[in-house]
Order: sequence, then C-alpha cells, then structure tokens
Amino acid sequence: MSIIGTPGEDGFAFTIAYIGIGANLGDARGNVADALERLQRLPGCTLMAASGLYRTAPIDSSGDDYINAVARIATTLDAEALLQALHGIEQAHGRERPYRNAPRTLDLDLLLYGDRQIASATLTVPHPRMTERAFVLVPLLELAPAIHIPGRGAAQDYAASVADQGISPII
Ligand code: A4P
Ligand code: MG
Repeated sequence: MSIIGTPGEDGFAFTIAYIGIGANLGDARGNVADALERLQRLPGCTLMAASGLYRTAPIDSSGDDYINAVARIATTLDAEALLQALHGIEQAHGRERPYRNAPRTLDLDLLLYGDRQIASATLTVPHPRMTERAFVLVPLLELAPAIHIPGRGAAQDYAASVADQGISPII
C-alpha cells in the first residue's frame, strides 16, 4: 500500500472519496479485483474499504452482466488528479471507448469526493447518475449505510427506486 504519511496526521490534508468500479468485458471479475489492488498502490491514496463484488444486469448498456463494486479511499490528490489516476488504471486494462456506454474491461467513476460538489468540463461530482443505479447504490450502502450525497440527501432514500434492477452479491 502506498501511503504518503498517515492520513489524519497533523498538517496532512486528506479527503475521503468513493470510487465506483465496473467491468463486463474479458475477465471482468479479475479486472475488478486488480483495480482494487491498483487503488491500494496508487500514490497519494489509501484504500480504506471495499464492498463485496456484485453481478449486475447491464443498465443502458449491452453485453454480458457486469461485475461491480465500490471502494472507499483516503486521498491527498485533488479531484482532477484523482480522476486522471483512475483513467490511468483504466488504460492499464486496455479500456476502449468505441461508443457511449459500450461494454468495458474496466470503468472507474469518482462517485463522491468528500462533501464537494464539482461541475467542470471534465468532472461532475457527485456522479450524476449514481442515485439511479443499483450497481452503485447497493455496494455504496454496504460500505456506508448512513452516507449522504451532497445536494441530494441520504443515499438510502434512493434504494427503493432501484429495487427492480438485477443485482446479486457474489459469494
Ligand atoms: N466524467 C465526469 N464526471 C466523472 C466522474 N465523476 N467520474 C467524465 C468519472 N468520469 C467522469 O467517462 C466519460 C467522461 O466522463 C470522462 O472522460 C470523464 O472526464 P467514461 O468513463 O469515458 O465513459 P462512461 O463510463 O461510459 O461514462 P459514465 O458517465 O461513467 O457512464 P455511466 O453513466 O456511469 O454508465 N450497467 C451495469 N450493470 N454496471 C455498470 O458498471 N456502467 C455504465 C456506465 C452503464 N451501465 C452499467 C454500468
Ligand atoms: Mg466512467
């Protein structure tokens, strides 16, 4: 694990962030597991916790079922630098973007970055579609049952609206 100092030490600023992980091409399960290992090794980041893995039906997408998970990290990176680092991990898995919502070897989305709300050309946080998707909400609530989404309220309040989406834990 790559730790630049220990999060929480005096004078050492860090932010808790949640990362959505998804894959449905190639060895999807292996790719998600490898992504968690790479998050653990990412400079300026400490992997705090990971949800279990879930098998999920594609939403607005095609191809095989997805494997999804959510990770909680503590990071000293600012949000844009963290997004770039996530893209680097996607590229290490040969991520291609032939069309919107295409099947993918690995997708890493920045769901939450502390209590920040960000709307730049390259980054929207909280992730704009996270409250509509069981593949995000179920693993997120596993990690943080009482979590609030900045500007949108309790994540738990959205769970009922995605209850019809196919999702099952991988034992
Ligand atoms: N971008 C802006 N904000 C963010 C953010 N918070 N996190 C920009 C990550 N990226 C963000 O992303 C397109 C652009 O969004 C990036 O260049 C970045 O600057 P992308 O990863 O190239 O494309 P994408 O993943 O197709 O887009 P997006 O918006 O993440 O897609 P969705 O809406 O998340 O849908 N069904 C199941 N069961 N499981 C899945 O994991 N995933 C999707 C992707 C659809 N259906 C799915 C799943
Ligand atoms: Mg993405």
